[in-house]
Amino acid sequence: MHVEGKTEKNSINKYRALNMFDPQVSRAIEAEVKRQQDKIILIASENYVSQAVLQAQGSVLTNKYAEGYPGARYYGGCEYVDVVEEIARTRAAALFGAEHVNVQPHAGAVANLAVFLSVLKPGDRVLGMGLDHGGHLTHGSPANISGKYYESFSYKVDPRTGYLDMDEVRKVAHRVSPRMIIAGASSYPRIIDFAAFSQIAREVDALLLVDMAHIAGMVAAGLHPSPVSHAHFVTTTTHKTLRGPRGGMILCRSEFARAVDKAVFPGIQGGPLMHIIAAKAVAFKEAQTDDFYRYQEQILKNARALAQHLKELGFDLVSGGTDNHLVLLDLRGKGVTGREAELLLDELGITTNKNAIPDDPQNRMVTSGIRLGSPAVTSRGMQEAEMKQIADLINRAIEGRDDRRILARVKREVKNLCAAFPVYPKRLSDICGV
Ligand code: DSN
Repeated sequence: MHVEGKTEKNSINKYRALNMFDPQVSRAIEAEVKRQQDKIILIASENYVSQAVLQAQGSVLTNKYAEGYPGARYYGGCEYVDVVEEIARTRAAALFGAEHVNVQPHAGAVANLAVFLSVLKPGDRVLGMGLDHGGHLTHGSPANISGKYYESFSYKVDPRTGYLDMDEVRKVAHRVSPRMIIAGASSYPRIIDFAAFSQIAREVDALLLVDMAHIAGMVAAGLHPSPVSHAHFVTTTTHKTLRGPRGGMILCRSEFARAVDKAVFPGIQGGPLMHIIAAKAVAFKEAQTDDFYRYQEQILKNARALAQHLKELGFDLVSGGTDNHLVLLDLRGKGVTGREAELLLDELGITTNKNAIPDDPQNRMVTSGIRLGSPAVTSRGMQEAEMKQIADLINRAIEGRDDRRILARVKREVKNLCAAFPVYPKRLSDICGV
């Protein structure tokens, strides 16, 4: 192999030495490693993967084309990636008790679209949770293909309680008669009653898709009710509470296996990302361990502790608390918007995201809330005591937002807290290859 006229040995070495070959990208990666270490990441959908996952993700499997599925590929040389994909599928099926698994979707959005494509025709009716009530863009939002190619309707949470009211969902389902109902959310802090969704789907003769992206880790550990036996299809990302690489996955009943596989490839995607599939396999193995179970337990304890302390400090929580890994703050009582709080907190080293609250009077780029989640801070070893400290830091920052001395103290404390909980124990270069 010759790159830029160099010998094979030199070019490969040069290629490996990212910091020498491309200092701009290398510096950005190093800065990102530092950001992930130096900030308290409370984005509910983010996490830190293990070194084993990082290693698989950064492997030479990225070089391989493997359109098709194990044993039936469109390229030669797939004998080892076949092994990897088969391991990933088998582990995921065992972990979630699924009849069929497709590990190829590049993202959760693709997984959802593939399920739509597998059984719906353009114009079919779909019913999902409203985006502004905690649902997801890909569950029928008019801005997304799920709301453009399909006729989409939404159900909402009860604005007084912040909870889903299953009688209301039932009413909407009977009125709309959707071909598919979508359960699952991106900012709903309570347990979703999958059995009730299944019952409603049966009543209106609809298919049920559950998007469990946010809660997949807890479901894998058996600490959250599983949707698998209730739904025709379950989709998830692999990088949230499940703590794998960025990517998506579909679980389904065997009767839909062929249609789902065809929808992913060749329906939507071309070549699967085999390095990511390898990293998914590693994450699924991690998810079978006792350590992972304890990690998921701690996620739940930490979210509850965070919610309780924020409440004690006078914050309004949508639905009054949490059953899972996330907390949704309604900031109207504190006199700040979601955007202001997100910017203020990030400046001090606490990273959150602005988030609509149910029936939010502000637009989506401003919002009245922020969403907090415990998965990432739990991965670095923080426990209930640190959640209390973080709640206190958030409160002092928001209450003291006009006082530079208070803000400087908060920033210092955030820095010290992060330093006490290293994310990756080794040198940066060992972790990210720069
Ligand atoms: N963007 C993800 C989240 O933050 O919930 C969902 O795709």
